[in-house]
Amino acid sequence: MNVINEWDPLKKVVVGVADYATIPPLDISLRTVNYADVKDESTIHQGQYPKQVIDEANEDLETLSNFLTSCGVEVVRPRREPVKYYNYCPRDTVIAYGNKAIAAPMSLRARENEYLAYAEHLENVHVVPNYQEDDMYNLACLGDPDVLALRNHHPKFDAANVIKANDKLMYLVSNSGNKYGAQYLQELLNVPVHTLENVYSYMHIDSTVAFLREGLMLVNPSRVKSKDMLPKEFQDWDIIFSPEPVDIGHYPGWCNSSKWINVNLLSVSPSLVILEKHQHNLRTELEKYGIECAMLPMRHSRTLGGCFHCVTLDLVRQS
Ligand code: DAV
Repeated sequence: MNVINEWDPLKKVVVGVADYATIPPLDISLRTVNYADVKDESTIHQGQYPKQVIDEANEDLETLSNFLTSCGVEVVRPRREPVKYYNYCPRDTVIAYGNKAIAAPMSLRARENEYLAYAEHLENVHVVPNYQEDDMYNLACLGDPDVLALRNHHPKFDAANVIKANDKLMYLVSNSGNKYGAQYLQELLNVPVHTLENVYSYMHIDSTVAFLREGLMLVNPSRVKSKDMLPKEFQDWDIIFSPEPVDIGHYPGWCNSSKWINVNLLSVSPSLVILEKHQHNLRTELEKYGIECAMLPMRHSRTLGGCFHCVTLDLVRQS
């Protein structure tokens, strides 16, 4: 295993599977972390996702795997076994950095052991102690994006709250990652972890910022409205403000992401990214910077809450 950024030529990757994808019974973690913006909790669908969603998502994950294989990337998959939440987004649960794999202290209780479905492909795994008691969660976040779901007395974060840029990381402080988590990672990895704060209260950094190469990032302008909202250590980077996404919609009643899931791209190399196939305006923008775009389907990226960055976990990039 070796990966220190989001863009060097990809050599080995985990691609998720949609089998058994489920919204588990509502507990305080799910209510506050995933659904703080939902007023009436009886509108939240629970149970296994509709078969059509699971089947079509698996088809699209297969298409992605085949494309990556054709680019010379070794693809491995999670075990296809019953799971409490899902194995669709391996990005959410493990941070691969250098020769370490960090199993994150997941914000949702149901996801605590999810990484075990692909642990056989990981090396040097550090499991962060995961404090799960009710007092970790702040019910005052319901309906108020200025109050975050996680309190700060133990490190708690999803792996997808972090993106890597060689000698520094960017970490979103939000409902799925507290400040203590950033400090913990900085000490564990011995690398500066710069926090992005007050831009987006909900899940994960990877529909808000995507690193494309050293000194170039794509940002979501509905959240990061100007350079000075970024951590100062990244303010000298060139920024592409994403054009308005094409909203591909979601399965009726099941929605786990905003239309900005278009920012959630995967770099195969500094000159090739994989984009959701309807995002032509973004493609035109990236091509201006010499970045080619492979346009692939991910029909349920909004339904299941993950596009190409979320549904993968890079294990080896050639530095
Ligand atoms: O933009 O709604 C998507 C979740 C990415 N893992 C959004 C967050």
